[in-house]
Amino acid sequence: MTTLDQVTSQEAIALEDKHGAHNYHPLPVVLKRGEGVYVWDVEDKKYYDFLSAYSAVNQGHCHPAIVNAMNKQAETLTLTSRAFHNNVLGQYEAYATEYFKFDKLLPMNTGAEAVETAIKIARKWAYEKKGVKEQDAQIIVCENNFHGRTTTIISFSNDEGARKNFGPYTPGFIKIPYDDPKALERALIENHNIAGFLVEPIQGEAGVYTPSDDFMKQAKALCNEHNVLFIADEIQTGIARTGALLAVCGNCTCEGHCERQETYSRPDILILGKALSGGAYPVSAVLADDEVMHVIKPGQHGSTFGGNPVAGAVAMAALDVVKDEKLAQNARKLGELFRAELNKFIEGSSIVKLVRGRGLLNAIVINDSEDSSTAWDICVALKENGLLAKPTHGNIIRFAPPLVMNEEQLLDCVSIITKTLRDFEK
Ligand code: IF1
Repeated sequence: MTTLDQVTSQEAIALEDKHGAHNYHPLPVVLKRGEGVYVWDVEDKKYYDFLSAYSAVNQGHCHPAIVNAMNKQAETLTLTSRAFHNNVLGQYEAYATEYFKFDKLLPMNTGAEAVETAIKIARKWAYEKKGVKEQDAQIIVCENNFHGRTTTIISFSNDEGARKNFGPYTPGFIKIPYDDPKALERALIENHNIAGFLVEPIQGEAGVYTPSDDFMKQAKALCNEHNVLFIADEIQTGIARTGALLAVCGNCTCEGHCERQETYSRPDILILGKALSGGAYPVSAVLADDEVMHVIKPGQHGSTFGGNPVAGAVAMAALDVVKDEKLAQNARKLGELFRAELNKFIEGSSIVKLVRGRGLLNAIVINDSEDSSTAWDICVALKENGLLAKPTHGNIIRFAPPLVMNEEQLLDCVSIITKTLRDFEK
């Protein structure tokens, strides 16, 4: 079957409604093409993309270098499984471990799978290296976390929608408040079976909740002190999104990835996904040093598609783009401009309470209740005005454009956003 180019938005939405599971409530826009910071709907209306597929498309839509790498590899060899070697995987692993400065990489496909992988590695490390009694290992997580949607991961979510009626839940997780090093320290003192502390450097789904500057540093130090693995989920915050290669790089302003002790909270386990592929293909990875990664032996973990040659070729091209186009620096510069411009607007606004974020991962908090439809209505109006964004938690709107944006485009977007918000002022 071939797809019909001439389907209208209404027809496309009706087809999904009739034949697809109803596990999403998308904005009523049907996209058919993307290039850089822009997407087009089936009626050829052009939009700025201010979601970037939840930060997967940091390098911009259909980046030619990434698409070419993907196409070239897809014509040559797509999948071998890990029963055999392929000629790309080792090169990709060498490239990525040098890029992020870890000994080893374990390739997976989706973010949730990579988080599951990190959990498994941490537990096995606790039993085999730390001496925790089997079945007793615990992992500390934060309230309002989002790490994916598998049965184990939703077991430690406190989002009712993500969790309710999907039990029985996986045990072995201790929840503490986010951005609270004292609570982390208490949990580490109370329990000696802790394998790891799993944390998002900025909580995306919770509404781009940005912790105090030294939370990562303190968490890392506490983990060190208590012989617990510091596990950073950088699936959304990583790959230049927050104005540094990784959010755990802190306020370091170097172009690539250095290991400056004063700023870098080096994770024991680093989890990447989304923009690791520039959004072209599902690619995720877990990185760690030998002493941790060596707990996984042949037959103990894997996946049919993980480490396939297309994924490797795509990821190398996607990471090249981040470096070549200095996306971290651009995200930092444009992010500062974006928050400064919005703060000017907020001074005289009754509809927006605040803007927060780091780099080009930002959100505004709407001055209305969580169960109001105001944020949704604003997003619909933004769409009419040529900019796509999505509310999170009812009254928060996330703004995360591709990092290949330029200053002129960003200012154009700021004027679309402020003009739209003005129509909602009381
Ligand atoms: C959806 C949120 C963003 C993630 C972190 C792991 C994963 C994600 C920090 C899992 C995925 C996505 C999933 C997407 C919505 C989106 C999201 F709003 F739900 F929280 F980005 F903010 N760790 N986040 O953010 O990765 O398995 O999806 O590849 O529709 O569920 P995945």
